[in-house]
Amino acid sequence: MRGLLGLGVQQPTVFYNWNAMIASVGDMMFRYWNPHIERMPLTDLQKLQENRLRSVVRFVSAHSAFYRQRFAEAGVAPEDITKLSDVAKLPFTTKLDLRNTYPTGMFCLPGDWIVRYHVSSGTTGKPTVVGYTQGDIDMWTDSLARALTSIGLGRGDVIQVGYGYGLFTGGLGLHYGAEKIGATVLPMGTGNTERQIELMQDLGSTAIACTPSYFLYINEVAQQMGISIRDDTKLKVGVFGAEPWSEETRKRIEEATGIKAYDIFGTSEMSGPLFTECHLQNGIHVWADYFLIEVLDPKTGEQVGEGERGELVVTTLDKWAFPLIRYRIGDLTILNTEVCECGRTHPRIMRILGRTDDMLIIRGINVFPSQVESVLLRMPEIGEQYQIIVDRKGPLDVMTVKVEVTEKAFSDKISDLMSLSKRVAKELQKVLNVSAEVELVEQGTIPRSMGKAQRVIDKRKV
Ligand code: DLL
Repeated sequence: MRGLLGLGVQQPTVFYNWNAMIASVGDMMFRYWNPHIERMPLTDLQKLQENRLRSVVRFVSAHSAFYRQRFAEAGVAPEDITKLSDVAKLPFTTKLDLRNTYPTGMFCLPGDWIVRYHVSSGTTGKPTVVGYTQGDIDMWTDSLARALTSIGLGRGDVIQVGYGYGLFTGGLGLHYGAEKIGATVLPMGTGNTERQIELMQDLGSTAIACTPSYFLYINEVAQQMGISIRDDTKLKVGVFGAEPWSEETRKRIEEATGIKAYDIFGTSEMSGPLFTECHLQNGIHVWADYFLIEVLDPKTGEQVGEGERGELVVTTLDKWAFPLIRYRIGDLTILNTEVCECGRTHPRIMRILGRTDDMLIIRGINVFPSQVESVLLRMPEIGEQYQIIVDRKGPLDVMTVKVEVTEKAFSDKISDLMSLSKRVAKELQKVLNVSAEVELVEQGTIPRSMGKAQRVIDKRKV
């Protein structure tokens, strides 16, 4: 149907049909985009997953020489996959497979089905290309519509999208999801920070979606402009992801700006940004009708116990141009299959600790940048920006943590700074079990990022 009054206003049916239904649970109000799916009883959800798993395995066997060969090597045939736990019989796929089949060797449909490409930056090798059918885009958009609704966004909200538009999935992903729920989109992209703040005020943005590191920078620039995000804007929600960030950063952001900061997760191979926490902020809901997730021991490939940390592995259940079978995403997380208090039955993954390939090995000890962040941001004298520089002196690895001292805590007295630096080093040693040199610098010294922050400079690799 052409839009209302011929003005191109689309899809009013969405709003009258099942958009953001409100279910009353006790005296709490929870909003769902698709209550039937989001609250589906676990046994039905698992049945649905089982059927879809069988379909996707048959589909890739029929359409992909790559998967046919992989299945043959693993000695598994589509008929062997009858129940959900049979997923463990299937072989893994990895980023290397994507690179080796560059650009489109893992696509399962011919080019005339593809309506869009996204391409990863490929900083550490060949880029990876993901193709989407219209149905794949719809599934991605629907995932985000559910997610954004779960954090209370909808019609009447103005969502400022500060993720990059273009080959990166962040901008367009959020854009489509926000439009789908009937919110107004302000498609800023990254950069032009003063203009971001001006338009945030002038157009009354109620939510912003960008990397947490970029939002910290936006807040700094706002302060320099004499603008308080809390008092001088309508912003109430942040949708932050695309890079690891800590609970401490969440606290800092919420305290400094008065907004609610939500975690959003996804990867370009899976589509792009897909899943958020619900308003309870206790784990990210992964839409189980679309994705089957496993959390495995990265070394053995075996399932870890409930509550234990492992590597996230995903099989797509409703994505057809570029389906994935047991794709090792490389992110480390904890799976929580308990039904959430919000009523959603879909499993949750807890905050991503980092990637298996982000882990630093310092003198034989594993260190994740996010652990360093947690330690630093517990100290009120330390600012949110930091950098970890790793080098080798002779046979020894040396880790230097460069941190900014907040303006309030900055002192002209060398002895004060020395004692602060010693305290930071001691806290780091306590948590990481490895010593670090601490370099204190003035606020504003460490380069700010507008996309994914570069927290680690590993000179050993140069
Ligand atoms: O970063 C998709 C995205 C866009 C997610 C906007 C969220 C918001 P890639 O560029 O393929 O896709 O990078 C995916 O980023 O494997 C994680 O290592 C990391 N990542 C994404 N979200 C989070 C998060 C997008 N919330 C990679 N916490 C993933 C921690 C995250 N790491």
